[in-house]
Amino acid sequence: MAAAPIEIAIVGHTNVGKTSLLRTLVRRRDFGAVSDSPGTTRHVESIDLHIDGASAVRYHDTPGLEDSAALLHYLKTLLPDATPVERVRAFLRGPEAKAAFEQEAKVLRTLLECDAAIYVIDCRQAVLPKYRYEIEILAACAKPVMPVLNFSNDPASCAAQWRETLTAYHLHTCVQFDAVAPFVGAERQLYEDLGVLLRERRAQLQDIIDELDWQSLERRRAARELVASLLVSAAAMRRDLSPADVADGARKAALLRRFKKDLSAQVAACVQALLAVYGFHPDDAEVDVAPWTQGRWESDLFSAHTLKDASQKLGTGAAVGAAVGLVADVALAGLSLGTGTALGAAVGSLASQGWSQVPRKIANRLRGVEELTLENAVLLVLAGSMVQLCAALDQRGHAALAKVRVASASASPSPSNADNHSSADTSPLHTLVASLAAARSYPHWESTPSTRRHSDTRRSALVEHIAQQLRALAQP
Ligand SMILES: Nc1nc2c(ncn2[C@@H]2O[C@H](COP(=O)(O)OP(=O)(O)OP(=O)(O)O)[C@@H](O)[C@H]2O)c(=O)[nH]1
Ligand SMILES: [Mg+2]
Repeated sequence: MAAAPIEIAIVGHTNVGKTSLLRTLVRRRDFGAVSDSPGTTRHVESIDLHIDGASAVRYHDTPGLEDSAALLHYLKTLLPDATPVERVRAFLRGPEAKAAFEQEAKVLRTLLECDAAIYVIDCRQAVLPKYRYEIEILAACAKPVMPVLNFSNDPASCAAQWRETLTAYHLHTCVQFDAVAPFVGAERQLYEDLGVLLRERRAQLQDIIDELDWQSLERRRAARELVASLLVSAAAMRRDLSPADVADGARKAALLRRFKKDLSAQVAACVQALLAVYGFHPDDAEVDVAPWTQGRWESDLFSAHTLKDASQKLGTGAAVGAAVGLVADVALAGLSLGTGTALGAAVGSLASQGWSQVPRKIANRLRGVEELTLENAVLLVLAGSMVQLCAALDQRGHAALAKVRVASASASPSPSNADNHSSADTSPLHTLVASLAAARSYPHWESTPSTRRHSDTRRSALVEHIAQQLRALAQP
């Protein structure tokens, strides 16, 4: 039988980020109400952290403590010879628990029923007497208390002063946190420190740590795969434009608009999927693709990769292989229209043998068909933006209220040079974009709503390869 969940009360002064911390710990952006004004949480609200389908921790969010000075004074008037916890119990049975100290009574009643408390501190605040009274009241409940110094990313943090005070009250373990932008490892630290306070629950807490680590790796893996698939899809995008389309400016412009819209839809679908992986709302992030692309009007259709692939497909026929090899060599050296036409004619007869890429391109060339694809610069910016988005989501707490915005301007180190980059461009992003060239020959690798699931093993292999490259880029 699964062990009973560890019961933890989240307590502290009003407006210090208790509900926010809980949102982040259970990765539920929709839990409770969060606002800038004090007294937002009025009732105890509970939520479970599930591990392997079972409740591992039951958290209880509580209203903020407000008048600790008056409550501490009142507690001291009760049962002079009793222990502090007996006085707390007497208070909870008495009339004031339903009158002047109704909110505080909810907090203390909850704490007495829990295994431990997480005491949330807004460490931008100086250690005022009212906070010291709060600590004394919590200590009177005779439960392990773990302080969490929230807002510790803030430059005004008084964390050192708080640590000193907490030590004076025998609270030697405390965790620095920021519910909006948690540090890497802060959550792990919190559960490890709870294990120090709750020794008999240590194995259970270690299971939680292991599971959270695994979930975090899994989220990153899933995110990389989504981004890799988007990039492969974007690189594969290709539209053929007939000579009539090319000649008609309005038709050409409309096709270009449509092309951009298709790209935007793919990016939006990927962003939605990423937000779902990280447990955020669909409107929590925005990636702006509109300004990036004018498309790439391909006049040189003889890409080295296409030819290499065709040559591999042809394989056996020596004469054919030689012909394609010749085209590849010339293409790499730069192909003039005249040469292209001549070579196209030279290998045109191969079309009848059923190999797809080169004949189609040559046929297009001869028929005056243009192909619209994405520039490498666009792919570079897209890759940079998605890496940036993944890093932002990875670092984001579920208490964050502001939208993540990834703007194209800051997304790429040097998008303008990407199309004619030299061998000196060896940055991981450039290398990644170079790997995407393999997708350019396979327009059916594009993800459209009807082809979301691809069964092509070569596409899957390229997605995996790109995901590996993203791994090196995206690790915080
Ligand atoms: N930057 C930053 N803002 C935070 C953090 N924690 C909470 N906030 C903000 O602080 C305000 C109060 O947060 P709540 O979570 O409502 O605080 P609370 O302690 O539950 O408040 P009550 O329920 O009223 O006692 C909100 O505006 C939060 O967005 C944090 O770690 N960093
Ligand atoms: Mg609250």
